[in-house]
Parts: sequence; C-alpha cells; structure tokens
Amino acid sequence: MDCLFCKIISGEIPSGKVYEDEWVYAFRDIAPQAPVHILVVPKTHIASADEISAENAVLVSRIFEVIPKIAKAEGLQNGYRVVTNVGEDGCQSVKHLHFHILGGKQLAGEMA
Ligand code: DGP
Repeated sequence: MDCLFCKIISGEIPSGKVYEDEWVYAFRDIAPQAPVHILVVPKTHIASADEISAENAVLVSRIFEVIPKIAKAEGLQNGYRVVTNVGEDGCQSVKHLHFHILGGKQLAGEMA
C-alpha cells in the first residue's frame, strides 16, 4: 500500500517522532499551523475516522490515552485542540487516520 504515514511509521520516510508504542506513533507536522502541531496515528492502517469500527476502535482508545501524555510533555497545560479531518469535504489530505494536536497559543474560536 502506498501510504505516506505507513512509510513514516516504518521509518522509510524520516519524521520528528515525539512518541511511539506498540500501537501508536506520533510526530511533528511538516507544516505546523500552531507552535505545537503533532500528528498522532495508529500503526495499523485505517483510512480515516469514517473507517472506525468495533474491531479497530481500541486503537482510537489507545490514541486518546496517549494524547494527554504528549500534551503534558509539550507543555500544553493551558489547553489544546484535537482535530481529525475526514474525506474531501473535511480536507483530509493523507488517507491514514490521524489526529492533529494543536496548541501553544490561543487558538481561533471558529473551527470551520
Ligand atoms: P490532513 O490535511 O488532516 O490530512 O493532514 C495531513 C497533515 O500531514 C498536514 O497537516 C501536513 C502533514 N504532512 C503531510 N506530509 C507530511 C510529511 O511527509 N511529514 C510530516 N511530518 N507531516 C506531513
């Protein structure tokens, strides 16, 4: 499968890794939209949040266990935003489920 984030997870493409365990990989976004902009992904390929099912939902749970740890390590004690884009209308550019952690400044109040 020709998936950019699968290649990042495998190390074929370098990334600024901030966290890794058996199920989850997290790395700095190449085009940060906030002082802290990290992508958190399941190591297993899931195309988007639209593909979350009873069979793979445990991976999403693992991701959401990791997110507060990353936020703490990045000093986001004043808050942050977690975003996942889905499909064309959602402006998803990489078809591997990923959650953006955005923080390090007062974020915009509007989300769309
Ligand atoms: P989205 O638009 O939600 O699919 O977000 C994809 C994000 O992936 C976007 O913010 C930029 C980031 N990105 C794209 N290519 C690379 C890459 O090669 N390395 C890293 N670290 N991030 C990338």
